[in-house]
Amino acid sequence: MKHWTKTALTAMGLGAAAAAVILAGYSHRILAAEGGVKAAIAVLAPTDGSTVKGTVTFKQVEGGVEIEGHISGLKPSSKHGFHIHEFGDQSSPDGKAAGGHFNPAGHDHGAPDGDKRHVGDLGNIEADAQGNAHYKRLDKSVELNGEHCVLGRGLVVHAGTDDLKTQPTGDAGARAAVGVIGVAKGE
Ligand SMILES: [Cu+2]
Ligand SMILES: [Zn+2]
Repeated sequence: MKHWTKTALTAMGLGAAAAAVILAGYSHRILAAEGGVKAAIAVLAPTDGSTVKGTVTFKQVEGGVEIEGHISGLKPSSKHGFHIHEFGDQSSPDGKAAGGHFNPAGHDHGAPDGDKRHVGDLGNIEADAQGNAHYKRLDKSVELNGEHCVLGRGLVVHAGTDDLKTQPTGDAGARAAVGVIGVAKGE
């Protein structure tokens, strides 16, 4: 009798362990089915001769992706072009290895809140008198999954201002910092 009880308990224990394994696999699949990547991050590193650096996060929220960045070392009291470029390649000292603006839909360069724009067109960041900038906006073109997915692409801060109309670059000048957008843990 004792033996049978022990066997039954062992069997129940194994059953529970198996159920836990099955549930763990199931919840993993649910997470994947619920929309994949929820957050991303890019750490901006200065190009040769620049002091610009910072961190920018991308979060999936209702209605789009919330982009928030803190950038320092900028030319004070001025606007600086801010774009997602095609390549997540920081290998060149001038930042040019990042390629042109990320443009999967083949549109013209434009303002961040227009309907027709490069997916990479994030507008400008505005430096205060100390050369620090805080950027925060909800973007409706950038995606962390799907056709406009920006993971693995480059993030660039320019030395000059994006005029939001000159093709195809906004005439924003040299590249002051480059980062690569990677998957983040999120919350
Ligand atoms: Cu750019
Ligand atoms: Zn553009």
